[in-house]
Amino acid sequence: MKIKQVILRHLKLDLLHPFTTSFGTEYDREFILVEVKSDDGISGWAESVAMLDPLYNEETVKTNWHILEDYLIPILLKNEIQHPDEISEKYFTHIRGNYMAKAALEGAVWDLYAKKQNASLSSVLGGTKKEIEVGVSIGIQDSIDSTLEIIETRLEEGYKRFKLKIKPGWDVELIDKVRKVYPDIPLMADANSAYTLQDIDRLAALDDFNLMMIEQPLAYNDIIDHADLQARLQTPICLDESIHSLEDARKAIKLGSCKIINIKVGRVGGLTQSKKIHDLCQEHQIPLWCGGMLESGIGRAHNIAITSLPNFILPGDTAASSLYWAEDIIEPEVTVENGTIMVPSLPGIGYEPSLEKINKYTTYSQTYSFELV
Ligand code: OSB
Ligand code: MG
Repeated sequence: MKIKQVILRHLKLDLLHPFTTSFGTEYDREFILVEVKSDDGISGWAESVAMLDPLYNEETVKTNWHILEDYLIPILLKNEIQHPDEISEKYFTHIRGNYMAKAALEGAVWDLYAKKQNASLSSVLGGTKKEIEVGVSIGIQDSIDSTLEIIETRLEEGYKRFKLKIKPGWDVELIDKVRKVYPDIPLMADANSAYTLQDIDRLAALDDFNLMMIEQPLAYNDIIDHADLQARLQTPICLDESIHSLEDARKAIKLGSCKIINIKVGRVGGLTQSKKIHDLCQEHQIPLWCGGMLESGIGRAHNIAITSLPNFILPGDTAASSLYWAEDIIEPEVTVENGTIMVPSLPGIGYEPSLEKINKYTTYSQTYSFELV
């Protein structure tokens, strides 16, 4: 495969509802859309999930643009690639970190590769499921009552699992009240690293509520304290922020830092590394689910494809486009029926990027061509 051209676009989409986590509130999403073009004129698409500010991890939209422009795109334009696995396994290995930037470019090549095989992205990744089950991630609200109202609506819409964002002071009472109204719903909490081991009693109090898991309670870069915490808790710990690689996953499993892992393709450096973590976790009976980063339809399509692999056992965070955006940039939008998304069988990501809508939300763009490298 010879990549002739890469186009980076900077887009801004307003969220329908602000999204609050323990680290801050998002009102919109600014992100980089990557388009790669081969010599036969086929395009592959992906998006970077890096946020505007380094609050979830250290990457940002600007650091991603820099790493893509100055390092990753030149490597891709200079080399002929036989298979997308080579990108993270061979060509990007000497560039440290910057996983979201790497994943964005690699993801676009995966889409292109699948289209060239006339196969769905799901099938070239080894996906086996024809449909996937999804839940929702519910941000921190002004009151417990408004949280209960959102749960009621999402329950009626059919979502299969309810994740509530928590932080110190918005935790035990919240979960207690939700459990009193909904004793049986699949419920979990995500702390986005808001606690330390000093909060162990508060976290242990959550054991009373039959949660499916507690996601990333401790530091964003920790797997040691999480092992101590897991030894004290009945509730499974799920790691998100702390897992960047196959090696991180191996060490976390070995230490007993978690019983579940949330895979975000961007956080772990792309689809190839996601597959490797998938296989390792399957071997160790660690169930997976696919996390979300408030993606546009392009990132959502990639999430659907990876979730079709067999060890994505638990419902993920890939909710319908209409929960986030007035209009999405793909056609058709991602829809959820009875908590289920049909995995597309069309070539590549299986949704058509709408150039008209993409142009509408693009604030600036840059084209990189083979001839100029
Ligand atoms: O921790 O899973 C997280 C959104 C932004 C950053 C981190 C997280 C999230 C979500 C939202 O939970 C998931 C989604 O609906 O896309
Ligand atoms: Mg999380």
